[in-house]
Amino acid sequence: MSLKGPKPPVALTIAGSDCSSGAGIQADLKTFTKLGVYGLTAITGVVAETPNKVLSWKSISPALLQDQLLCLLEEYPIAAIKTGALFDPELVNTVHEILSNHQIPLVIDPVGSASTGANLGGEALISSLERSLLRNATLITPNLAEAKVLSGLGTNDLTELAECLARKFQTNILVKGGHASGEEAHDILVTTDLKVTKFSLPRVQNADYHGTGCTLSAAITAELALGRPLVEAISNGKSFLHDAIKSAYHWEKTSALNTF
Ligand code: PXL
Repeated sequence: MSLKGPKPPVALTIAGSDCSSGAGIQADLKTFTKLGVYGLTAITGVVAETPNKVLSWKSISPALLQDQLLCLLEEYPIAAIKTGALFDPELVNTVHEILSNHQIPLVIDPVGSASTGANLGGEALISSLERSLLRNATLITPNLAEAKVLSGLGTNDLTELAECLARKFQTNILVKGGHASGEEAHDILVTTDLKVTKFSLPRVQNADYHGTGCTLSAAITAELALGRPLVEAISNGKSFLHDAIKSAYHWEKTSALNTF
């Protein structure tokens, strides 16, 4: 094989297929590509959905996920990894076992449901993440609802939730406040040393788009693959998502983030 030619940074997403391309693997790959990172995709399952509804989904076998991961890890210089929908505790274990043998920065979006609220593994999946994979993370990016499930706290205070999770998982936590109300959209980062950083951007009205969580975690993963430090990676990832929301596409029956 020729050693000449460009060597872009490589990032891997381990996530599900969203046939409407706004979330999941498709959102991740578009985001990686736009940010100049070569994206690899290990597919965990397929969801039949649009931004408005989920019809059905099916996860793949642990053996097939294992083979995707092993062949990619063997040949590519993977600089950062993200996980999205993992659907099934068995797939969580497969990912956990394989990634435990590698020291690659790992961003975990603890997806338990779709943006419509449809169950994509639900609380059983979140608890299996809690017992294994979350402990390998470089960054976990729960939304408010996921942070409440993971912490067991009833509060809506993003900082309190992020601090609790940073202690619990001994890692960096970004709690996303995007679905809360107010003039600005705040996300709170608490790092392993319990330092708090607040990221604020003006809220775009009626901007509850499908795939925002996937796009943000993919953008942060791409930024890490490009070598940016964590706080800069998050700040750049937030700006990328904000631009995609501001310039979103609207058709007659549906809409999509514009990551182009
Ligand atoms: O937005 C969470 C999410 C992640 N992954 C897949 C999805 C969705 C939401 O619908 O379909 C595959």
